[in-house]
Amino acid sequence: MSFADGFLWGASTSAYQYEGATTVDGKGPSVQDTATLAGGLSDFAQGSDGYHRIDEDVALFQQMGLKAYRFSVAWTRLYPDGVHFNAAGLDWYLHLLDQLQAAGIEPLVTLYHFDLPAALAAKGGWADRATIDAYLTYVRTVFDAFGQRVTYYQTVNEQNMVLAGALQQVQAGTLSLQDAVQGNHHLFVAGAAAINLAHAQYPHIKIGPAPNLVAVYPLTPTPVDALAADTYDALRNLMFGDMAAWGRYNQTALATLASAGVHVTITPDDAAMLAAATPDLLYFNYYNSEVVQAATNGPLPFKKVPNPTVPQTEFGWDIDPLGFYLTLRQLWDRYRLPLMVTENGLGAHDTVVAGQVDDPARIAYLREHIAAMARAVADGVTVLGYNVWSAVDVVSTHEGFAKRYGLIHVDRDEQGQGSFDRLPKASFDWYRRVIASNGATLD
Ligand code: BGP
Repeated sequence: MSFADGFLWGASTSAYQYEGATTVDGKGPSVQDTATLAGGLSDFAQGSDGYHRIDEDVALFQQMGLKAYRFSVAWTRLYPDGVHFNAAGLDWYLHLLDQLQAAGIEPLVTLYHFDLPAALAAKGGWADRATIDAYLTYVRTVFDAFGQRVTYYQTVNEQNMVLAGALQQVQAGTLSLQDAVQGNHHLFVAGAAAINLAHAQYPHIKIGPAPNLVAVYPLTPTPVDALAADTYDALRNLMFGDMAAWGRYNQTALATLASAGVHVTITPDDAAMLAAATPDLLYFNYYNSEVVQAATNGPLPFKKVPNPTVPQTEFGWDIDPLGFYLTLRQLWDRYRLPLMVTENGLGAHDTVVAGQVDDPARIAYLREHIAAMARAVADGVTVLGYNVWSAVDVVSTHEGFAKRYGLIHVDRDEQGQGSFDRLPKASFDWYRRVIASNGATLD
């Protein structure tokens, strides 16, 4: 197996999960800061204290040999209320870029990772078209401030999971289905506008969206289950990939929404904006595969069911590296866009024993997934980089701090108690060897 010279071996974090310091230097609240979390779970107030420990972390990234570090900019540091600019919030990111440059690590910047300014959410969030303009103002600020120092940008992290979150609000009765889907459309337009802005005015930038993609299997070989899997795939994956690559809706997805009574309003300007926005590459996050079967008793013709044939993580996520291989080659065959894996990793209850964190399950997961990627590369699929989620332990979006993904352990508990000291895990050394061999050594 061989990866190209310059392959970007990296690791990821996101602002609200990593930085902490949620009221420092003028930062405003995002929807993550104001979210109601399940009882007992950590909030995001402290994160991994990354805001105060970034120099130490970058030094560890350099020690690990990372070629890339993928992080997100907190919109609410730059625009605390979504409207007014806060220069103090920018300085921290400029410092981070200095540190990465000195360490020879390529920055991969996510412009929007689940952390809409709460002030914009209060005005209707993505269902309100004004949010598109606010996003573009923020994006332009980032492009201008980061200048030539950043080449790789993701417009939106996991828009399909943003929609999934909105659908949960629909179930809870706090959002209409129409607003959820129209909000998703506005987010498509916002991402397209950011791509078009980059291409028109910042030609060095390589930009695209970063959906979360899964391999989808029918539970049985019956035609009804195959159809259900295909419909689910259209709504879960293809709607987001097709919009990215071709600037138009997947027809099966639109038809399925229409049969649930939802019609997306697409203005002529929207259609032109979407059609013009061709990404330079397709970033995506992959964790698992999913199984569906036909359903006849709900608004949608499918339902998700467990897969009895694959192992699971301690947190019940299916482990399926073959699904990763399948996804990589399907994406390449369908879109012919260079790919970059922005997240892949395993969440576990890691513990420190005698001053060490042994995480063989994580190493096995990463090894199998990198081997699957190598197989796709050997087939001729173009993959520019691969990023482990996560560089250091961060607060999980839904499962608190007990669910750890990091290559570097952070000494803190669910209540935010601890020294926040860093401790490289066994996977850190393993990944260092992988990177040093450019993916040739996975043992
Ligand atoms: C992705 C997100 C990340 C991260 C990861 C792990 O969906 O982009 O922000 O949270 O999933 O998910 P979780 O923390 O829910 O286990």
